[in-house]
Amino acid sequence: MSLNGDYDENNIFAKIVRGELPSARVFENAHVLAFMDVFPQSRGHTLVVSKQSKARNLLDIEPEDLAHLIQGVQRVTHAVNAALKPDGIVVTQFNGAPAGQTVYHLHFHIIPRWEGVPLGR
Ligand code: DGP
Repeated sequence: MSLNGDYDENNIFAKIVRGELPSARVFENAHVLAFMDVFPQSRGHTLVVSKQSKARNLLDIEPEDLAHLIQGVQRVTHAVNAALKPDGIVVTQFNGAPAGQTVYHLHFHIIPRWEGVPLGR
């Protein structure tokens, strides 16, 4: 899928936000939802999404929604750090299929890393 296009109301993360699909929720407020990635790249790999924004990627989101989302990302990153005490934490997101995006509801990955432990563990 290209960078530009319509938001699909039935994408997996929209269904998770609406409660139509199960997920392991770890944080929620009025603006964001955080849940565990089903294909974790490391222990504690968490995803954070906006609940109200219909943005497919970083280019689509309104600045106000992005402000709420990134605040949620920081909050969950603090929680992951406190809970798991990793040596580092990758925070990333992908825009468009060639960049590695597979679910077209904007999301941030929070991926804890430990010295000497490769991704995929
Ligand atoms: P991305 O490549 O940035 O679009 O990553 C999408 C991520 O979503 C990927 O790490 C796997 C994860 N994922 C895919 N389907 C599901 C699902 O049904 N539930 C959960 N919790 N995560 C999913």
